[in-house]
Amino acid sequence: MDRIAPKPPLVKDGPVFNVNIAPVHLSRRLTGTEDLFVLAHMSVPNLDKNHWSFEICGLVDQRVTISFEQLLNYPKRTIEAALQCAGNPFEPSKPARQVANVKWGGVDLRDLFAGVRIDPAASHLWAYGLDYGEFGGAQASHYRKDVPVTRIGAGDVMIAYELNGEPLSSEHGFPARLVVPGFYGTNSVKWLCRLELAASRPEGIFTTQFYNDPIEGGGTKPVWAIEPESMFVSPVPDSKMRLQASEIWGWAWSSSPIKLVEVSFDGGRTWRDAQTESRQEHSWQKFSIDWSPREPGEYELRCRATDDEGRIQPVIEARNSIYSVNVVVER
Ligand SMILES: Nc1nc2c(c(=O)[nH]1)N[C@H]1C(S)=C(S)[C@@H](COP(=O)(O)O)O[C@H]1N2
Ligand SMILES: [Mo]
Repeated sequence: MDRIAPKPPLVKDGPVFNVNIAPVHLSRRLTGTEDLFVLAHMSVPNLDKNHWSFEICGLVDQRVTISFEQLLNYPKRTIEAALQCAGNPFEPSKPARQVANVKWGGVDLRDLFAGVRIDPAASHLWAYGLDYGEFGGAQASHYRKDVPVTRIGAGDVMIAYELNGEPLSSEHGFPARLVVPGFYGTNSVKWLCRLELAASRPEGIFTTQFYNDPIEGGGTKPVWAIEPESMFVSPVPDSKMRLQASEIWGWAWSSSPIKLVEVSFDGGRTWRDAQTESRQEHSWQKFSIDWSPREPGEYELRCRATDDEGRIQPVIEARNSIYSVNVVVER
């Protein structure tokens, strides 16, 4: 892939893997921007919104260039959505559990594409970021990902210019980025410079070498839709609890609404249904359950979510495998 725009100055020439969110930072429904993880594979561009634009091209009737000022003229939408990093692409079946819930402000792609005729042959939307550099021993002239065109028709895919009510910071994609609610974070391309309609997936390390999961019976599938997942916020791992009733709670999320969260207090032998709130927009959902341990001792608590499509969390060897915490109950 050739470079499609001049290389911008960089805030950081090198990757940022700032993914240390501990459950203690998850107690608020909306994750503060200061608590949100930052992930940049190669570099962080330093862009000037007055000299920035992005183009729509490929299988469309006309090529369109949109400046930051023009972007602000489209209807503004906000959406609350869980944002989850798929984890280390070298270890795709290892749970990373880097997740947050934030509020984006920007333009829905359906509104943006309202005046553009898309060729029916277009099956994928390719998104290009202005960042470049080295990842996994390979050079990339852009960070480039794709989204199936059907996902755009479903709505809520946005070009965001605000995060939690503030302009994006450089690290989070200033001046504007793609946001694909319900898809893993890797697909939400920051420092956007091009949206290209195409009839296939794009070449490039981030869509071919990395971010494809093996499927049963052979082959792979792109790391797109988030699989069901759940995490305790309380109790915290390895904590001490009193021998009394307490509320056990956490968050559950998936590309589809979560319909059930079950909790086990005996390491997965028996399960009880938790109460799970319904989903607002693409937000994560709170689950809670009362627990009155009968006797002091060590306990292993597990939670597992099932979504509307009937998908359930696997026990091991998946990025969304079941989360557990150990606690000690004292008299
Ligand atoms: N241009 C570009 N966009 C990118 C990335 C990147 O390296 N370059 N990283 C992706 C990954 S893996 C994640 S998890 C999210 C993280 O978004 P955040 O840093 O705003 O939290 O950005 C995605 N968008
Ligand atoms: Mo990620």
